[in-house]
Amino acid sequence: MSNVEQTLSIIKPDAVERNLDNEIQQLFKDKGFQIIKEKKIQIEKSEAEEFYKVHQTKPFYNDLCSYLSSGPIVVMVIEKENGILANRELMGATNPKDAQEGTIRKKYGISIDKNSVHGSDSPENAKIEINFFFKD
Ligand code: IDP
Ligand code: MG
Repeated sequence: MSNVEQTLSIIKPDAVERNLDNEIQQLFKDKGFQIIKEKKIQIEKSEAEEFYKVHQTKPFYNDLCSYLSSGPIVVMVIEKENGILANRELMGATNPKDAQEGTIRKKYGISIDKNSVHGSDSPENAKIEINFFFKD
């Protein structure tokens, strides 16, 4: 049975700042993702705090929220068969040092915080995160 899923992808400030957004979008297309919606925005720190609230007890929460709101980001709804997992695989490990060859974080990630992309980690969170950025 087919299982086409939509997931939320964010190209983070470190990648947008280096003008990598078109190149990263091409990687998604090359892997068979369709980009259903996209917008380039800059969010307030309070919005980053809401988006990342699952991490609010973590020591890196404040820096993470400052970082995500520090510059323009590209948020996208992308779609593919088993897209949530496929996106996590294409992104690679959270720490670019641990990411496999061929992944976005291996290719472009600078550090564990400046790791170039975000992707939803479950069907439940994909719905919440898509709705967070694209309510309509
Ligand atoms: P993910 O982005 O691979 O899903 P999460 O564990 O959900 O990773 O963490 C969210 C983001 O928080 C990561 O992408 C990374 O930028 C940042 N982060 C995670 N762990 C650390 C850490 O130990 N130090 C600093 N930043 C971290
Ligand atoms: Mg995560």
